[in-house]
Amino acid sequence: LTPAEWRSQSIYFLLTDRFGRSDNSVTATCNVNDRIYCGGSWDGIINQLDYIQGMGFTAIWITPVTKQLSQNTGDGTSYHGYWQQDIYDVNPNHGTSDDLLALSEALHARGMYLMVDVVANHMGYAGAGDTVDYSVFTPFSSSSYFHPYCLISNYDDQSNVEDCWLGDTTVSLPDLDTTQSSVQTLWYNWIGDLVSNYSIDGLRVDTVKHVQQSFWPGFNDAAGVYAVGEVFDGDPVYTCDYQNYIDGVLNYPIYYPLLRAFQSSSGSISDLYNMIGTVASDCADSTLLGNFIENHDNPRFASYTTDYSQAKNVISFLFLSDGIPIVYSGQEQHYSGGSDPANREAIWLSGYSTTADLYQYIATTNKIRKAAVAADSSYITAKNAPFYQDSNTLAMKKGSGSSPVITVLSNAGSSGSSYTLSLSGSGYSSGATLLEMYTCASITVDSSGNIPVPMASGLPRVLVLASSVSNSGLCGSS
Ligand code: ABC
Ligand code: CA
Repeated sequence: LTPAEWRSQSIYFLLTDRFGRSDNSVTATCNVNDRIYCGGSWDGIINQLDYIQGMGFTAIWITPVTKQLSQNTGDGTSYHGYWQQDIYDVNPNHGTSDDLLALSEALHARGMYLMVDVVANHMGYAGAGDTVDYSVFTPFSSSSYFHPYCLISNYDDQSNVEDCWLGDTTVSLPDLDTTQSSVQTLWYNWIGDLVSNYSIDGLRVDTVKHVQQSFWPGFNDAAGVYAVGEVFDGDPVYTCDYQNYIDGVLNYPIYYPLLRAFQSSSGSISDLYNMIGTVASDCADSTLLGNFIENHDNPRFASYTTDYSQAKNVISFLFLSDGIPIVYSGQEQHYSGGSDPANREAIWLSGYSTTADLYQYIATTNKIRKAAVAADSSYITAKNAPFYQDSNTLAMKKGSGSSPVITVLSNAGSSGSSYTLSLSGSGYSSGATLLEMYTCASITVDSSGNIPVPMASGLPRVLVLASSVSNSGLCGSS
């Protein structure tokens, strides 16, 4: 799938070990602090695709598929998949290569897509960096393929970030010398083969800032599909620069102000308002970024606030601003795990409840976004524009000039009062009939051109031209 085809997709990110088991168990124990395999598998994902598709997702991103170190170390096992040793074989804990192919086929049979996480920066070794036996790696079976051992010690020094090693002295992440043409050739051939062998539709690329930028265009081209890179850094200048070398990056610049804006009713709306504009101008194409509020490296949103209205606001933001929405498995169940490894709860323990509040909310929000894409061919590439803010409220518009989708967000929380926000600057003229997509309320733009937006309980509101809503499955349309 091309970058242009990915723009309108929505992604459910899951850890293969933690999402679904081949035996369909919803009771198998999984103690996150043990950091060991809990039994999730590619088969197990196939079994639960209805659950994912029921929320309206069109794609899944799964953790790395390559064969890993097999030890149980002081840092646990490689259940997450980022400690690979053989890039030509698959992780037997997750199934066989036939199982992985079956997952790809099962997704495609539903019109869904497969995004696979890949790591080109490093391998994984159970032991300190000065004790590595390089013969365990395939194909990088000698030290000559790697940078000399040094742990990353200074994130402000880009050569240190690129040439030294991630990991610790318990599990080393031997850092490949990606400036060597022999290493590049192995990776470029590998990614082309992986994509074609498993009919992969897109890539999430790990540790992008730990490899020199010039490595990535060749890698992305060899893959031949959309690739979204992980540049774990909140600075838009630093992170956006990588979009000149890879199709998209995870939206870390928005992540931090989004979290701060909605984790409490005193969070800064203006920092988020400003960052929307900064990212749109600093990044080559904000509509190809990957939007998220949770992942397996950061504490979950519900670990900062248990308020459901605040959780709904961030979800609406992810789906209705520029970029491809990514929901991290468990977010729909309002899981609240903190830092790694607590944020890697087994999803089966939720019983895959489809009646959970946020499960339903995500389903509705996916429908709203799909309806917007269907109603306006320029929606998905149009730049989201914030146009109103007060200390608790943000309004933004996205879409064609005459009938944009208006999203009104609030950080007031569930105890927020009921009031009418008189919203100016939307671009709609007086008399226009709008539909609020979460409540199905009909709203008429007043004689001054302001929209009387009925706010309540700190919940988001999304307004569209009433006549544009058809075939959405929402508000009475089939
Ligand atoms: C394991 C244990 C942990 C233990 C740790 C030491 O070892 O599980 O409990 O604490 C994998 C596993 C992890 C494992 C690691 C290391 O390997 O999933 O469980 O931790 O063995 C990616 C993946 C991630 C994966 C790897 C490694 C990379 O998403 O799951 O981890 O393949 C850095 C990397 C980033 C990496 C992340 C975990 O570490 O750059 O690629 N993620 C700063 C730095 C970032 C750094 C981040 C976290 O800290 O700039 O580069 O990410 O350490 C903002 C700034 C940011 C700043 C943040 C903290 O603040 O703008 O720049 O990030 O304001
Ligand atoms: Ca490196």
